Amino acid sequence: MHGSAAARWSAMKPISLTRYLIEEQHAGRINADLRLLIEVVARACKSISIAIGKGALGGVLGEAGTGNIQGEAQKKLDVLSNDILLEANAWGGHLAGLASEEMDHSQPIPDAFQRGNYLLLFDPLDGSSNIDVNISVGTIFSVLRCPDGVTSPGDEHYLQPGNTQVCAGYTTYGPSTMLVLTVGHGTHVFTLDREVGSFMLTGRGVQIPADTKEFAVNMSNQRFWEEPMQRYVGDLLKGKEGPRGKDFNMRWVASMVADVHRIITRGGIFSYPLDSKCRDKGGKLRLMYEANPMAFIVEQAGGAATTGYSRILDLAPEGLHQRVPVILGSKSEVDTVTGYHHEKAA
Ligand code: P6P
Repeated sequence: MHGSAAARWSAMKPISLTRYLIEEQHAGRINADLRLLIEVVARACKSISIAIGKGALGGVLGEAGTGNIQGEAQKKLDVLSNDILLEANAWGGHLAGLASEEMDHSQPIPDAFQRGNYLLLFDPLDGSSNIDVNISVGTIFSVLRCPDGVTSPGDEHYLQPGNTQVCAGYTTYGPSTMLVLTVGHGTHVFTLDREVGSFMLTGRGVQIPADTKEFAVNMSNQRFWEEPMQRYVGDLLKGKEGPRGKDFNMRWVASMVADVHRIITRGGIFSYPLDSKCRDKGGKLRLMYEANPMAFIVEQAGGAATTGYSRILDLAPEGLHQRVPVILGSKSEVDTVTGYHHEKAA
């Protein structure tokens, strides 16, 4: 194919995840091990997508009959998704260990396999309570460097602030299966071409609009929120007659990946704030494999992510399954919510 035809063809066809990662590696933004890690996780997400897509026909709906460290009843697909990610990442030599929402403690890569320099943390199937009612769910993952000299990482080696992540992503299993990824140079969106079996780049360098008229929160918790959140949401509900001077719309899927993907796509603000029910646990959402990866992805798309008082990526983790309040999305709106919290602090 001569120059102009090749250029035309290349300009027309979306590039695959593999080509994107090769280009990132050639640009020096990732190394071969991180490229392999992302390819392996993406391949595991394709397997999860296939299992989910079978629904009732796959014999994988309903409860597994087991519970996890979160005190939650596990769905069969929680366990299956976790197993798929464990198996896919065991033998490649790119990881030193991995940690999951579904496992009490982290696991070093088995001695039978070569170990690498990365730590992988994931929520294998977030929002799984929605599975049985056929609502979008997702996989969330975060990648950290294994500390130098550590050959058999324990839980303590994962307790690194979110601003040390080298990669974060999620896959949303919705009408289409989409992978959203950052390696610290923007946030990029890939759509699974089910016929070819490849993720194709369909959104390079997505940007979250700074302003929004759409908020996502579980309103049934309103009476349990702290005062700043009560005041903030109260003002949203007053609409254009109120201090915000505009009407707002509300969405709540109760699947963080689905709610965050809407915000990545068209803006908005998502919040799971502290409330009197979850205060003793520190919040609802988990820092290491929900809040941190989503905060990295959102900030790389021009958004913001805080607890109301602190930037999520700057938090010093205290436990593998630590929970935190989460407010993230359109930067101007997150700044507004943070303002309500600082008013209270004054
Ligand atoms: P609630 C799902 O269980 C999850 O961890 C997030 O994906 C979601 O945003 C949140 O909990 C929903 O919580 O209290 O509205 O069911």
